[in-house]
Amino acid sequence: SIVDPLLRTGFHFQPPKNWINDPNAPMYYEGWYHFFYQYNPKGAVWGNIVWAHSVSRDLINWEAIETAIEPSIPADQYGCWSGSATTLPDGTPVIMYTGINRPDVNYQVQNVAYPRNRSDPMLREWVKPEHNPIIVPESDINATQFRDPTTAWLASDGQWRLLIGSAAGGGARGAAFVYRSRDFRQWRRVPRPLHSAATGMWECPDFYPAAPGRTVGLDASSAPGRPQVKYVLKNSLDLRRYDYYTVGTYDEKAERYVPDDPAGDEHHLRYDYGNFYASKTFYDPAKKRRVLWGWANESDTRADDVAKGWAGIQAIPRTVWLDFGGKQVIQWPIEEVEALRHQPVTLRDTVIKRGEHVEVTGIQTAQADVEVSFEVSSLLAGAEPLDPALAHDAERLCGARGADVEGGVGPFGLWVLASANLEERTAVFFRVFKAAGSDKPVVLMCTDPTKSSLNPDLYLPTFAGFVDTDLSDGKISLRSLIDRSVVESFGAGGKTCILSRVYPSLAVDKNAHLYVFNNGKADVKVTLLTAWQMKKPLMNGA
Ligand code: DQQ
Repeated sequence: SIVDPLLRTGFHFQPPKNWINDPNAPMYYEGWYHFFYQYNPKGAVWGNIVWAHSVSRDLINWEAIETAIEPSIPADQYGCWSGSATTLPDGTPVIMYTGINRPDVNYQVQNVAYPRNRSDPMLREWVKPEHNPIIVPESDINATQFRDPTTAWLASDGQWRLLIGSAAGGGARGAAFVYRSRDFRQWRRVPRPLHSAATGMWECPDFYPAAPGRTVGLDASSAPGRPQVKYVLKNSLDLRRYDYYTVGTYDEKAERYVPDDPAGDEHHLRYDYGNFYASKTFYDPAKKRRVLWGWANESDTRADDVAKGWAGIQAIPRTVWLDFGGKQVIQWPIEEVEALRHQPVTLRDTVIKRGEHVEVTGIQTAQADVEVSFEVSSLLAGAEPLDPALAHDAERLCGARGADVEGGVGPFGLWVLASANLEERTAVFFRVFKAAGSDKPVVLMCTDPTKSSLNPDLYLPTFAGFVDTDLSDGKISLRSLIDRSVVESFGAGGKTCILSRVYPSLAVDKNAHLYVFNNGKADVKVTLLTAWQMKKPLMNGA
């Protein structure tokens, strides 16, 4: 059944039990990575929210330590919601988070907390100064839509800035308000938001600099005013429950951000076209990279969560950077996850013909990392026509042309968490289309979980995103991190990512199989596939 303990993930971040949601205040301090998260200490549903705290040397092996922040002052007595960490110039980390200070409505204010003892690299104890709350909503702001402060950055004028997620226009618009401070204590709002769009409320904004084509990350305070630097603004859409971003420029003087693509807020480029929300990055000074954390909730029922006693995981942390053109974010699992790989098996130069599939054997694949490179030919001659009505809606396109619908070039890809007779299988695949009047192929990446389980009552949405490639060399890669009830996939080197939760009834533990399939008319060649079993890291004592 779905409450099968063997469906619990092995190497994705998770506490031993109970509900978790947003990642909070990720940071690196004195040799340790710190991770906090929204946590219900009393059960497997959302509520009673505190900040749980774990520490790690490598972002993979985790040790749970004391709760960092829980209701204890008037300004947070009904909840300690999401927030971020900022490292002050003297090296002190400070957390700013949203407190709920009224019982009846979710009235939101912002509070700070400081480490009691800076010489403790574990930062076990956090102190809330008397001057909390330090930011309260002014009368023109809806106090129930005013939360999730970002990491602060020092602008060229030497003053701090941070963003708070909010709404405008009676809730119709999402808005990120800028607050300014000299001393991290007195904060004043800049009247106009940094940016705003007609999307509904923005939760958990994130805003950071990045240099196109460079995988090395930038610290938010080192970048303002630097030429060649672009900014990414990410927002979590409360109404639609996904994280989208734009790439643009930050005009410090005007206190404004302008997306390069004027329609960027409507195009909704997403970090992940699957189950991934309330994400947040941090700059890792140890490896000079920017790392993204995101929450993946369950897609079973609430009753199942209660029966399991747990709900929610974090995606594998991802290194993020901008592509050469500065058009989109590229994401790749942090290199440390590769330390969990063992027992590689490979498949080389294997042609998979129309309607065929090949099993990858020799290892257990319920907990695995798979990297595969495909080569396709007869691209435009073979590709199926793109229905113009679906040309801008990847999800509907994939819903209509799923993994079992034969195409021209594709669908081809992986069947993961598959049962021996394929009654259960989750398809992760590409499909190539030809748009009318264009000589560039359109590449779609999908995760189709509709056959993932014989268990009833599961929410099994098909997830999909377009991949920004013209396949000029006919090559495309796919990587999937498979972890019992999660399939986290990276297409074309991390251009398009999809995380999906699935709960097989047969394809569990030793009974999970892995295949490469091709349901297109054109041959597809696997030039190289490597699959590894993944060890279980230390995971919060579970
Ligand atoms: N979750 C937190 C809020 C945030 C939301 C509450 C996003 O601060 O807006 O648990 O998932």
